[in-house]
Amino acid sequence: MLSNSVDLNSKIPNNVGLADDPKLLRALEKWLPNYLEWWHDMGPTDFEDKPVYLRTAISVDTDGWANYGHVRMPDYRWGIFLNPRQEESTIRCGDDAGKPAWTEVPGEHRNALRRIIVTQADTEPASVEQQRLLGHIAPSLYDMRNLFQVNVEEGRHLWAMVYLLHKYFGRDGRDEADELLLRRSGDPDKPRILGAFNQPCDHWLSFFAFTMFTDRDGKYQLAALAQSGFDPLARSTEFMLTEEAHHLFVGETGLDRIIKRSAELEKIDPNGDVRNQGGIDFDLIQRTINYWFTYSLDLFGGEISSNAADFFATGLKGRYREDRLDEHRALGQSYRLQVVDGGRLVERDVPLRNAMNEVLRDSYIKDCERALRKWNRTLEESGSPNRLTLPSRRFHRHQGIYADHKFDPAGNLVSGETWEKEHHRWVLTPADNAYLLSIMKPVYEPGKFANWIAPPSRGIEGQPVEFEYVKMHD
Ligand code: BYC
Ligand code: FE
Ligand code: FE
Repeated sequence: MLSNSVDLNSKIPNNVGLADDPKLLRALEKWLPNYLEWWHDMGPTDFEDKPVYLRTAISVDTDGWANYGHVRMPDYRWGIFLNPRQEESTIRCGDDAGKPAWTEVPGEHRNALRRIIVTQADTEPASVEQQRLLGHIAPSLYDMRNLFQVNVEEGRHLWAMVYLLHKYFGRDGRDEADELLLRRSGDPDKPRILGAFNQPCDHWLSFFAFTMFTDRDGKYQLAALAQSGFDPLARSTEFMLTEEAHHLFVGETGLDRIIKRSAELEKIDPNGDVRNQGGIDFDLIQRTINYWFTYSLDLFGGEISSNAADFFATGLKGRYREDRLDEHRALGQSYRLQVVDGGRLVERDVPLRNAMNEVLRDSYIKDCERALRKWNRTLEESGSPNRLTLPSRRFHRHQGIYADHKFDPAGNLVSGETWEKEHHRWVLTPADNAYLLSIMKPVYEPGKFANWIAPPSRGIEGQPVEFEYVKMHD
């Protein structure tokens, strides 16, 4: 049933044989108009009639899965794609490692799997909602196109998860799929599930930090789910990862271009005052990194988690690149953590399985550190004395064992009083957001860029930077 060949004629392009399953097809075709209505209400505002140079997945072959062309976003072909696999799939971790993977949902794992899939699914529309106004203050058509590319692909990721809910979870799954279109980012009555997805992302510094840090949580969670013993979930998340790479590129290079431009403006200004030149100063960039990095750390869940231990033990969720590790049971091993005890930080060993969230967080932090080194090289090459850092994993946390305490960015315990006095120097403030909105005016002329960001080194898919990535007058 699963193949490389994609049915593009179907209303819902897919390589999962929807045409052979009329009942499922009907259910998804019923969900489709609700999805489009949600997209119309909660997707990017006011650009529905503008052709955007988008890539659309049309095949699952690693070379040539995407087709590029100008498309109006509501006409985007959101499809369902599972990575084909040659080899027999096996459970990759936990007590049953090595046994055949499940092609149906085992009864005893039904609730846990549904929860994982719903949680993953919920982040996708949430991010689209958070980013819906950004087109109005895009720094260029190139950036606007990247924003919309990210948006339509997060929409497709929702489709990927809704397919699993519809196909494998019966009535409950269909109900969950409906609920996914009803929750709203930041709505106090019906919020999205995870914290970061209810935070406002209302300017492009936050957008780039979000795609850098929060989409990167997506990469690591998807990679952990790509190791799942539930084969359709593993294959689905594997394909999502190919799209995710672009989102991470947008965030990492977006911040790099801002950093580069800020260094230039610092040099131009007689007093080295970046804001005086209408740019984004390094303290503000640092506060933005601190804010989104820490909200993204929360997305890995608690440091000591019985959920995480169960997910691993039952083979539902592995570690990053579990298949490349030598040992897949993680029994009789421990993980050393810093915990707060009697007002001090002390070390404690916890069973490795209970620390699986922390293990995944470690992989994530390493990847973030790599990006920081890259940005600091940009600063060095620009002759700027500034350097950016990642705050401690204990700083500004809302989930896990550090959430009940206050820490400074270096990870030292501080009093509530100190926090109150200092936090506006450490994380993004309302005044920061107001300043950023004041400098972010739309730039819709091909090849032109806002003053606060450097142009990219190249365009998309071999097109020049000055290509008309979004046709504003068509
Ligand atoms: N906010 O044992 P604990 C992406 C809850 S991003 C609010 O510590 P667990 C994307 C938790 O649900 C990737 N609540 O955590 C990026 C639990 O609730 P209950 C999304 C939180 O279960 C950008 C309680 O706290 N994918 O794709 O081990 C754009 C204690 O739980 C948070 C996934 O998340 C939080 N941050 O791990 C677009 C993968 N953290 O049961 C897309 C699926 C924890 O007490 N999800 N809680 O009501 C999972 O694997 C796990 O649910 C988590 C949490 C890793 C999130
Ligand atoms: Fe996604
Ligand atoms: Fe993403």
